[in-house]
Amino acid sequence: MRTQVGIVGAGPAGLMLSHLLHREGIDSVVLEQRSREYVEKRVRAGVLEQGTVDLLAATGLGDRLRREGLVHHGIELRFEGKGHRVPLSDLAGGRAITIYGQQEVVKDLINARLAAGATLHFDVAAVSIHELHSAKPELRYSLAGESGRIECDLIAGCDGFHGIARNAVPAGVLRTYQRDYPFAWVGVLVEAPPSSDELIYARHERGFALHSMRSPTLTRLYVQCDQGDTDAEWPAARIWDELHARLAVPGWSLAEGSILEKSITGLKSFVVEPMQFGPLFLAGDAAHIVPATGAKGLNLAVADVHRLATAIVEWYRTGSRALLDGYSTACLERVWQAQAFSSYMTAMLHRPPPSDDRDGFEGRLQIARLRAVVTSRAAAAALARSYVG
Ligand code: FAS
Ligand code: PHB
Repeated sequence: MRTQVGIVGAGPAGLMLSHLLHREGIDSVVLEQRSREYVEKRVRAGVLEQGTVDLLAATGLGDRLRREGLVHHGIELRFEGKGHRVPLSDLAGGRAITIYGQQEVVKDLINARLAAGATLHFDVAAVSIHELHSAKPELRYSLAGESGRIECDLIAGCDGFHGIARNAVPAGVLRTYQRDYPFAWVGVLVEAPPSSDELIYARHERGFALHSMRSPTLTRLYVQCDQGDTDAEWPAARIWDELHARLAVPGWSLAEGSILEKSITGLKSFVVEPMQFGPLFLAGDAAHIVPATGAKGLNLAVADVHRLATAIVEWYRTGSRALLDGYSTACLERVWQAQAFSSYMTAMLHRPPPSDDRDGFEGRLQIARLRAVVTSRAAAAALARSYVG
C-alpha cells in the first residue's frame, strides 16, 4: 500500500492533520491502536483557544461546535475565601475561549474523515516505523490478524506520550526536557448543572480545585491529589468534601450529582527536541506534555498539525522544503511559551508538598502572585493573553 502521509494515532493531532491534508488534496492513512468507541469516549481536555475554534470553523467543523460549544469571556480565580473575575476578552483583544469536550472534537473529526472516505484504521496492532533514512519510509502494522506495510513520502507521529514514533528516531538524536510534578488531579464528570457560568480556578491550603463544565447539564471538576494516589483513595465522598472546602466562598454553593466518569491524571511537563527527523514529524503529545492547569494540551496539538499541514502542502505544491525544515523550530517557540504559562499557573495554584515548603514561603509567593493578577491590569492582561492563546 502507498500513501503520501502516514499518520500514527487518531487523537486530535492525527485526525486534524489528516483532515487538513485532505482539504488540500493530499492523501493520508491514519493508524489507531484503540477502537473508535474508545477514542470517542475518552474524557480529556475541555478548553479550546480562539485559534483552535477559528481553525475548526474555517475547515468545515464549526456547525456543532457553534451550536453546543460554550463561549466564555472570563474565568474566576478564588483564593483566601474570595473570588476574582479575570475578564479575558476585555484584556485579550476580544478573544474568548470555548468549552467543547475533546471527545466532541474527536467525534466531529472522525465523522468528517469517514464521510470523506478517509483510510482510517482502528484497532491496529504492532505499528512500527521503518526506512527513515530512505526516500520511502514505511509504516508496518497488524490489522485483524493480517500484517500490512504502507510506503509513505512522510510520516507524522501523532501517537501521544506513550506512542512509538519518538522511539523510531535513532538514539542520540533527540534531547528531552522533563519535569514531574509531586501532585496529580482527580477529575470527575458530574451529572449536574454547572454551579458557575465560568471556570473557577481555586488556590486553597488543602490544595487546588477547578470547576469547569461540558454542557448546561454536565459539570467537570478536578481536585489536586498526591502523585501516585489511587482511585480507591478518592471515593466520591472525599472528592465532594474537598471540592466543597476548596471552592467555598460566601454565598456560593457547588451542586452535587452522580459521577459519570472519574480518572486520576498526573501532571507533567515534557518536551522533545527536535520535533522532526528526516521524513518523520512529531506533533501533539508525542512531542510535548503540559500540566493541564493552563488548558494548553489539545490546543498545542492543533497548532502543531496546522503548521505541519501548511509545510507539507507547500512541499508538494512547490518542492520547497523550507517550511518542513523549519517545522520543529517554529513549533517549539509556541511549545515553550505554553510550558512557561502552564508552569506559572501550576506553581501559583497547587499546594506544594509540605516537605517542599516547610516555612510556608512558597504559599506566600502564591498569594502574592494571585494578588498581582487581581489588582494589576497589566498582570491580568498577561494571564488573559496567554490563556486565550
Ligand atoms: P492523544 O494522546 O490524544 O492521541 C494519541 C493517539 O495515538 C491515541 O488515540 C492513542 O491510542 C494512539 N496511539 C498511541 N500509541 C499508538 C500506536 N503505537 N499505534 C497506533 N496508535 C497509537 N489537556 C487539556 O488541555 N486539558 C485537560 O484537562 C487534559 N486532560 C487530560 C487527561 C488525560 C488522562 C490525558 C492523558 C491528557 C489530558 N490532556 C488535557 C491533554 C490532552 O488533551 C492532549 O493534549 C491531547 O489529547 C493531545 O492530542 P494528541 O497529540 O492527538 O494525543
Ligand atoms: C476541563 O474542562 O477539562 C479543563 C478546563 C481547564 C483546564 C483543564 C481542564 O485548565
